[in-house]
Amino acid sequence: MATEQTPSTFERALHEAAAILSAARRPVVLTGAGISKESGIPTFRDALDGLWAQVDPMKLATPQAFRRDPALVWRFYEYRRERMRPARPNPGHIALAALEHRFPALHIITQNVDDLHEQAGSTRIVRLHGKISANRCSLDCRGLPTPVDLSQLSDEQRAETPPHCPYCGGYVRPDVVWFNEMLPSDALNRAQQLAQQADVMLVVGTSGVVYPAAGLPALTRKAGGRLIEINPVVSELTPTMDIWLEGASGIVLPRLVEHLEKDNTLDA
Ligand code: BV8
Repeated sequence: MATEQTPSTFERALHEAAAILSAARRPVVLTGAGISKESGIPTFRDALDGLWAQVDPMKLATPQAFRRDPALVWRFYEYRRERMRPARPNPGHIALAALEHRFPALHIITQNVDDLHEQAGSTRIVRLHGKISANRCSLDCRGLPTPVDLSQLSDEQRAETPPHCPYCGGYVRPDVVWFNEMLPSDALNRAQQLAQQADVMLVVGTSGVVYPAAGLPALTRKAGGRLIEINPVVSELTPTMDIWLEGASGIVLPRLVEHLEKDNTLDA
Protein backbone atom coordinates (compact mmCIF):
# COMPACT_ATOMS: atom_id res chain seq x y z
CA MET A 1 0.00 0.00 0.00
CA ALA A 2 1.42 3.40 -0.95
CA THR A 3 1.77 6.11 1.71
CA GLU A 4 2.31 9.92 1.76
CA GLN A 5 5.84 10.89 0.74
CA THR A 6 8.60 13.14 2.10
CA PRO A 7 11.47 14.06 -0.27
CA SER A 8 13.63 11.20 1.04
CA THR A 9 10.82 8.65 0.80
CA PHE A 10 10.11 9.95 -2.71
CA GLU A 11 13.76 9.38 -3.73
CA ARG A 12 13.64 5.88 -2.25
CA ALA A 13 10.37 5.14 -4.06
CA LEU A 14 11.83 6.49 -7.32
CA HIS A 15 14.91 4.30 -6.92
CA GLU A 16 12.74 1.25 -6.21
CA ALA A 17 10.47 2.01 -9.18
CA ALA A 18 13.48 2.35 -11.47
CA ALA A 19 14.85 -0.98 -10.25
CA ILE A 20 11.50 -2.72 -10.92
CA LEU A 21 11.15 -1.07 -14.33
CA SER A 22 14.74 -1.80 -15.43
CA ALA A 23 14.12 -5.50 -14.83
CA ALA A 24 10.83 -5.43 -16.80
CA ARG A 25 10.49 -7.35 -20.05
CA ARG A 26 6.88 -6.42 -20.92
CA PRO A 27 6.12 -3.00 -19.38
CA VAL A 28 2.87 -1.28 -20.22
CA VAL A 29 1.76 2.30 -19.48
CA LEU A 30 -1.83 3.40 -18.77
CA THR A 31 -2.25 7.16 -19.20
CA GLY A 32 -5.09 9.51 -18.29
CA ALA A 33 -5.81 13.21 -18.64
CA GLY A 34 -3.19 14.09 -16.00
CA ILE A 35 -0.27 13.46 -18.37
CA SER A 36 -1.57 16.20 -20.70
CA LYS A 37 -2.24 18.72 -17.89
CA GLU A 38 1.29 20.22 -18.19
CA SER A 39 0.63 20.68 -21.90
CA GLY A 40 -2.22 23.01 -20.98
CA ILE A 41 -5.10 20.59 -21.60
CA PRO A 42 -7.50 20.64 -18.64
CA THR A 43 -8.24 17.23 -17.08
CA PHE A 44 -11.79 15.97 -16.95
CA ARG A 45 -12.09 17.12 -13.38
CA ASP A 46 -10.61 20.57 -13.93
CA ALA A 47 -13.21 23.29 -14.22
CA LEU A 48 -13.31 24.57 -17.79
CA ASP A 49 -13.16 28.28 -18.42
CA GLY A 50 -15.55 30.91 -19.76
CA LEU A 51 -18.85 29.81 -21.22
CA TRP A 52 -18.07 26.17 -20.45
CA ALA A 53 -17.16 26.74 -16.80
CA GLN A 54 -20.72 25.85 -15.77
CA VAL A 55 -21.00 22.58 -17.67
CA ASP A 56 -20.06 19.13 -16.44
CA PRO A 57 -18.17 17.37 -19.29
CA MET A 58 -19.53 14.07 -18.04
CA LYS A 59 -23.05 15.28 -18.82
CA LEU A 60 -22.20 16.42 -22.35
CA ALA A 61 -20.01 13.44 -23.31
CA THR A 62 -23.01 11.13 -23.78
CA PRO A 63 -25.14 9.96 -26.73
CA GLN A 64 -28.21 11.15 -24.80
CA ALA A 65 -26.86 14.73 -24.65
CA PHE A 66 -26.07 14.62 -28.38
CA ARG A 67 -29.56 13.38 -29.21
CA ARG A 68 -31.09 16.04 -26.94
CA ASP A 69 -29.00 18.99 -28.20
CA PRO A 70 -26.56 18.11 -31.01
CA ALA A 71 -25.62 21.78 -31.55
CA LEU A 72 -24.61 22.24 -27.88
CA VAL A 73 -22.53 19.07 -27.81
CA TRP A 74 -20.91 19.91 -31.17
CA ARG A 75 -19.98 23.40 -29.90
CA PHE A 76 -18.55 21.83 -26.71
CA TYR A 77 -16.22 19.64 -28.79
CA GLU A 78 -15.28 22.48 -31.12
CA TYR A 79 -14.32 24.50 -28.01
CA ARG A 80 -12.18 21.63 -26.65
CA ARG A 81 -10.50 21.07 -30.05
CA GLU A 82 -9.71 24.81 -30.21
CA ARG A 83 -8.23 24.66 -26.70
CA MET A 84 -6.16 21.59 -27.59
CA ARG A 85 -4.79 22.92 -30.90
CA PRO A 86 -1.74 24.77 -29.44
CA ALA A 87 -0.94 21.92 -27.00
CA ARG A 88 2.43 20.26 -27.46
CA PRO A 89 3.92 17.18 -25.76
CA ASN A 90 5.44 17.89 -22.36
CA PRO A 91 8.50 16.14 -20.81
CA GLY A 92 6.19 13.38 -19.57
CA HIS A 93 5.09 12.39 -23.11
CA ILE A 94 8.68 12.71 -24.31
CA ALA A 95 9.97 10.47 -21.50
CA LEU A 96 7.43 7.78 -22.47
CA ALA A 97 8.56 7.98 -26.10
CA ALA A 98 12.14 7.44 -24.84
CA LEU A 99 10.98 4.40 -22.82
CA GLU A 100 9.52 2.93 -26.01
CA HIS A 101 13.08 2.80 -27.43
CA ARG A 102 14.43 1.29 -24.21
CA PHE A 103 11.73 -1.44 -24.02
CA PRO A 104 10.85 -3.09 -27.39
CA ALA A 105 7.66 -4.55 -25.88
CA LEU A 106 6.45 -1.31 -24.21
CA HIS A 107 2.93 -0.21 -25.18
CA ILE A 108 0.92 2.83 -24.06
CA ILE A 109 -2.78 2.34 -23.37
CA THR A 110 -4.31 5.78 -23.29
CA GLN A 111 -7.70 7.08 -22.14
CA ASN A 112 -6.85 10.45 -23.64
CA VAL A 113 -8.40 11.79 -26.82
CA ASP A 114 -5.56 14.21 -27.63
CA ASP A 115 -2.67 13.14 -29.92
CA LEU A 116 0.24 14.22 -27.71
CA HIS A 117 1.67 10.69 -27.39
CA GLU A 118 1.90 10.47 -31.20
CA GLN A 119 3.34 13.99 -31.42
CA ALA A 120 6.02 12.97 -28.85
CA GLY A 121 7.05 10.05 -31.07
CA SER A 122 5.36 7.10 -29.33
CA THR A 123 4.13 4.55 -31.86
CA ARG A 124 2.79 1.57 -29.91
CA ILE A 125 -0.42 3.17 -28.62
CA VAL A 126 -3.81 1.61 -27.83
CA ARG A 127 -6.54 4.31 -27.86
CA LEU A 128 -9.46 3.37 -25.60
CA HIS A 129 -11.66 6.45 -26.03
CA GLY A 130 -11.01 7.61 -29.59
CA LYS A 131 -9.52 10.82 -30.93
CA ILE A 132 -11.14 14.25 -30.51
CA SER A 133 -9.62 15.56 -33.76
CA ALA A 134 -11.49 12.87 -35.76
CA ASN A 135 -15.17 12.87 -36.78
CA ARG A 136 -17.60 10.23 -37.96
CA CYS A 137 -21.21 9.89 -39.10
CA SER A 138 -23.44 9.66 -36.00
CA LEU A 139 -25.42 6.95 -37.84
CA ASP A 140 -22.26 5.10 -38.97
CA CYS A 141 -24.13 4.83 -42.25
CA ARG A 142 -21.24 2.96 -43.92
CA GLY A 143 -20.34 0.73 -41.00
CA LEU A 144 -18.85 1.48 -37.55
CA PRO A 145 -16.95 3.77 -37.81
CA THR A 146 -17.91 5.86 -40.84
CA PRO A 147 -15.12 8.46 -40.78
CA VAL A 148 -16.06 11.93 -42.05
CA ASP A 149 -13.28 14.28 -43.20
CA LEU A 150 -14.60 17.81 -42.65
CA SER A 151 -12.00 19.22 -45.06
CA GLN A 152 -13.98 17.54 -47.87
CA LEU A 153 -17.04 19.69 -47.01
CA SER A 154 -17.67 23.22 -48.28
CA ASP A 155 -17.14 26.15 -45.87
CA GLU A 156 -20.87 26.59 -45.41
CA GLN A 157 -21.39 22.82 -44.81
CA ARG A 158 -18.57 22.91 -42.24
CA ALA A 159 -20.13 25.92 -40.52
CA GLU A 160 -23.28 23.95 -39.67
CA THR A 161 -23.50 22.87 -36.02
CA PRO A 162 -23.18 19.99 -36.32
CA PRO A 163 -22.25 19.45 -40.00
CA HIS A 164 -24.12 16.77 -41.96
CA CYS A 165 -22.67 13.46 -43.14
CA PRO A 166 -21.84 13.72 -46.87
CA TYR A 167 -23.09 10.15 -47.39
CA CYS A 168 -26.44 10.08 -45.58
CA GLY A 169 -27.14 13.60 -44.34
CA GLY A 170 -27.16 12.52 -40.70
CA TYR A 171 -25.30 14.55 -38.09
CA VAL A 172 -21.50 14.35 -37.87
CA ARG A 173 -20.15 13.60 -34.34
CA PRO A 174 -16.66 13.58 -32.78
CA ASP A 175 -15.04 10.14 -33.06
CA VAL A 176 -14.72 9.62 -29.30
CA VAL A 177 -16.30 7.06 -26.94
CA TRP A 178 -19.01 8.74 -24.86
CA PHE A 179 -20.17 7.62 -21.44
CA ASN A 180 -22.62 4.72 -21.72
CA GLU A 181 -21.09 3.76 -25.08
CA MET A 182 -19.12 0.57 -25.60
CA LEU A 183 -15.39 0.94 -26.18
CA PRO A 184 -14.09 -0.28 -29.56
CA SER A 185 -13.81 -4.04 -28.91
CA ASP A 186 -10.46 -4.42 -30.70
CA ALA A 187 -8.87 -1.66 -28.59
CA LEU A 188 -10.35 -2.97 -25.32
CA ASN A 189 -9.38 -6.58 -26.05
CA ARG A 190 -5.82 -5.50 -26.97
CA ALA A 191 -5.57 -3.38 -23.81
CA GLN A 192 -6.77 -6.24 -21.61
CA GLN A 193 -4.33 -8.65 -23.27
CA LEU A 194 -1.43 -6.20 -22.75
CA ALA A 195 -2.43 -5.65 -19.10
CA GLN A 196 -2.57 -9.41 -18.46
CA GLN A 197 0.85 -9.96 -20.08
CA ALA A 198 2.56 -6.98 -18.44
CA ASP A 199 5.18 -7.59 -15.75
CA VAL A 200 5.00 -3.89 -14.82
CA MET A 201 2.25 -1.30 -15.41
CA LEU A 202 2.99 2.42 -15.03
CA VAL A 203 -0.31 4.17 -14.22
CA VAL A 204 0.11 7.85 -15.10
CA GLY A 205 -2.28 10.75 -14.49
CA THR A 206 -5.60 9.01 -14.04
CA SER A 207 -8.19 9.33 -11.27
CA GLY A 208 -9.07 5.67 -11.80
CA VAL A 209 -12.79 6.45 -11.86
CA VAL A 210 -13.76 5.56 -15.42
CA TYR A 211 -14.30 1.91 -16.35
CA PRO A 212 -13.39 -0.37 -18.04
CA ALA A 213 -10.03 1.54 -18.33
CA ALA A 214 -9.69 1.75 -14.53
CA GLY A 215 -10.01 -2.04 -14.32
CA LEU A 216 -6.82 -2.65 -16.33
CA PRO A 217 -4.27 -2.36 -13.46
CA ALA A 218 -6.13 -5.12 -11.57
CA LEU A 219 -5.54 -7.45 -14.57
CA THR A 220 -1.79 -6.83 -14.33
CA ARG A 221 -1.85 -7.39 -10.58
CA LYS A 222 -3.89 -10.61 -10.96
CA ALA A 223 -1.32 -11.95 -13.43
CA GLY A 224 1.51 -11.22 -10.96
CA GLY A 225 2.69 -7.91 -12.45
CA ARG A 226 3.82 -4.87 -10.42
CA LEU A 227 1.95 -1.55 -10.34
CA ILE A 228 3.61 1.88 -10.18
CA GLU A 229 1.49 5.06 -10.12
CA ILE A 230 2.55 8.61 -10.99
CA ASN A 231 0.10 11.22 -9.75
CA PRO A 232 0.42 14.35 -7.57
CA VAL A 233 -2.80 13.31 -5.80
CA VAL A 234 -4.05 10.03 -4.33
CA SER A 235 -6.37 8.38 -6.88
CA GLU A 236 -8.96 5.59 -6.64
CA LEU A 237 -6.14 3.24 -7.72
CA THR A 238 -3.43 4.33 -5.27
CA PRO A 239 -4.40 1.77 -2.60
CA THR A 240 -3.77 -1.05 -5.12
CA MET A 241 -0.32 0.20 -6.15
CA ASP A 242 3.08 -1.27 -5.21
CA ILE A 243 4.61 2.18 -5.53
CA TRP A 244 3.04 5.66 -5.71
CA LEU A 245 5.38 8.35 -7.03
CA GLU A 246 3.74 11.53 -5.73
CA GLY A 247 4.32 14.21 -8.35
CA ALA A 248 3.55 15.65 -11.74
CA SER A 249 4.28 13.25 -14.62
CA GLY A 250 6.19 15.97 -16.49
CA ILE A 251 8.69 15.97 -13.62
CA VAL A 252 8.61 12.36 -12.38
CA LEU A 253 8.76 10.49 -15.72
CA PRO A 254 11.99 12.24 -16.87
CA ARG A 255 13.47 11.46 -13.40
CA LEU A 256 12.54 7.80 -13.86
CA VAL A 257 14.17 7.68 -17.32
CA GLU A 258 17.26 9.42 -15.88
CA HIS A 259 17.49 6.74 -13.15
CA LEU A 260 17.21 3.97 -15.77
CA GLU A 261 19.98 5.54 -17.86
CA LYS A 262 22.18 5.83 -14.74
CA ASP A 263 21.51 2.15 -13.91
CA ASN A 264 22.27 1.34 -17.56
CA THR A 265 25.68 2.97 -17.39
CA LEU A 266 26.32 1.16 -14.09
CA ASP A 267 25.36 -2.18 -15.75
CA ALA A 268 27.48 -1.41 -18.83
C1 BV8 B 1 -18.85 1.43 -20.89
C2 BV8 B 1 -13.93 10.42 -24.28
C3 BV8 B 1 -20.36 -0.35 -21.24
C4 BV8 B 1 -14.99 11.47 -24.36
C5 BV8 B 1 -14.21 9.42 -22.06
C6 BV8 B 1 -20.92 2.61 -12.36
C7 BV8 B 1 -19.75 2.06 -11.88
C8 BV8 B 1 -18.70 1.79 -12.74
C9 BV8 B 1 -18.81 2.09 -14.09
C10 BV8 B 1 -19.96 2.66 -14.54
C11 BV8 B 1 -21.02 2.92 -13.69
N1 BV8 B 1 -22.02 3.47 -14.44
C12 BV8 B 1 -21.62 3.56 -15.74
C13 BV8 B 1 -20.38 3.07 -15.79
C14 BV8 B 1 -19.57 2.96 -16.94
C15 BV8 B 1 -18.92 4.31 -17.25
C16 BV8 B 1 -18.10 4.80 -16.09
O1 BV8 B 1 -17.00 4.34 -15.84
N2 BV8 B 1 -18.64 5.77 -15.35
C17 BV8 B 1 -17.92 6.28 -14.20
C18 BV8 B 1 -17.86 7.79 -14.30
C19 BV8 B 1 -18.67 5.82 -12.95
N3 BV8 B 1 -18.05 3.98 -18.35
C20 BV8 B 1 -18.55 4.02 -19.58
O2 BV8 B 1 -19.66 4.44 -19.87
C21 BV8 B 1 -17.63 3.47 -20.66
N4 BV8 B 1 -18.36 2.53 -21.46
O3 BV8 B 1 -18.72 1.13 -19.74
O4 BV8 B 1 -19.55 0.67 -21.80
C22 BV8 B 1 -21.68 0.29 -20.98
C23 BV8 B 1 -22.50 0.47 -22.07
C24 BV8 B 1 -23.77 1.02 -21.85
C25 BV8 B 1 -24.17 1.40 -20.54
C26 BV8 B 1 -23.28 1.26 -19.47
C27 BV8 B 1 -22.03 0.69 -19.67
C28 BV8 B 1 -17.16 4.58 -21.56
C29 BV8 B 1 -16.22 5.47 -20.80
C30 BV8 B 1 -15.52 6.42 -21.79
C31 BV8 B 1 -16.02 7.83 -21.59
N5 BV8 B 1 -15.25 8.74 -22.46
N6 BV8 B 1 -13.51 10.23 -22.90
C32 BV8 B 1 -14.44 12.86 -24.21
O5 BV8 B 1 -13.24 13.02 -23.88
O6 BV8 B 1 -15.21 13.80 -24.42
S1 BV8 B 1 -13.70 9.25 -20.47
C33 BV8 B 1 -12.91 10.67 -20.03
O7 BV8 B 1 -12.97 10.72 -18.63
C34 BV8 B 1 -11.45 10.64 -20.34
O8 BV8 B 1 -11.16 10.10 -21.58
C35 BV8 B 1 -10.88 9.85 -19.22
O9 BV8 B 1 -10.85 8.50 -19.53
C36 BV8 B 1 -11.89 10.06 -18.15
C37 BV8 B 1 -11.30 10.96 -17.10
O10 BV8 B 1 -10.43 10.18 -16.43
P1 BV8 B 1 -8.91 10.62 -16.23
O11 BV8 B 1 -8.19 10.48 -17.51
O12 BV8 B 1 -8.46 9.85 -15.08
O13 BV8 B 1 -8.96 12.16 -15.93
P2 BV8 B 1 -9.43 12.81 -14.58
O14 BV8 B 1 -9.65 14.24 -14.85
O15 BV8 B 1 -10.52 11.99 -13.99
O16 BV8 B 1 -8.17 12.63 -13.61
C38 BV8 B 1 -6.95 13.25 -13.94
C39 BV8 B 1 -5.93 12.69 -12.98
O17 BV8 B 1 -4.68 13.29 -13.31
C40 BV8 B 1 -6.20 13.02 -11.53
O18 BV8 B 1 -5.98 11.88 -10.72
C41 BV8 B 1 -5.15 14.09 -11.19
O19 BV8 B 1 -4.71 14.01 -9.85
C42 BV8 B 1 -4.03 13.70 -12.12
N7 BV8 B 1 -3.11 14.77 -12.48
C43 BV8 B 1 -3.35 16.10 -12.53
N8 BV8 B 1 -2.23 16.74 -12.93
C44 BV8 B 1 -1.29 15.79 -13.15
C45 BV8 B 1 -1.84 14.53 -12.88
N9 BV8 B 1 -1.16 13.38 -13.00
C46 BV8 B 1 0.13 13.46 -13.39
N10 BV8 B 1 0.75 14.63 -13.68
C47 BV8 B 1 0.06 15.80 -13.57
N11 BV8 B 1 0.69 16.97 -13.86
